[in-house]
Amino acid sequence: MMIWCKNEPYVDECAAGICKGNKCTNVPGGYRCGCEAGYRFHGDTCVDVDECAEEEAPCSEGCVNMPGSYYCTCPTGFRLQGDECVGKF
Ligand SMILES: [Ca+2]
Repeated sequence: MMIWCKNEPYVDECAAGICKGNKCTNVPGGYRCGCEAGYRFHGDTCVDVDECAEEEAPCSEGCVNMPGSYYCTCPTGFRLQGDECVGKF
């Protein structure tokens, strides 16, 4: 269990840029580096997650990776409903 001591000098490691431009959360007695949604750490840098290359591909048909995101595509004659391709009705 961590106890936050009020007399301890308050150090904001985030302000010092300790996360090297990545998302930084100042917590009592320390800090936490993180990445924005759609990004994950690769070494000490946040890099885009290639959702299309993940084991569980998010799209039923075509998938296009985007920085911090992705989108699904459908063959001609189909339209996208969520991440699924559905036929014309
Ligand atoms: Ca992506």
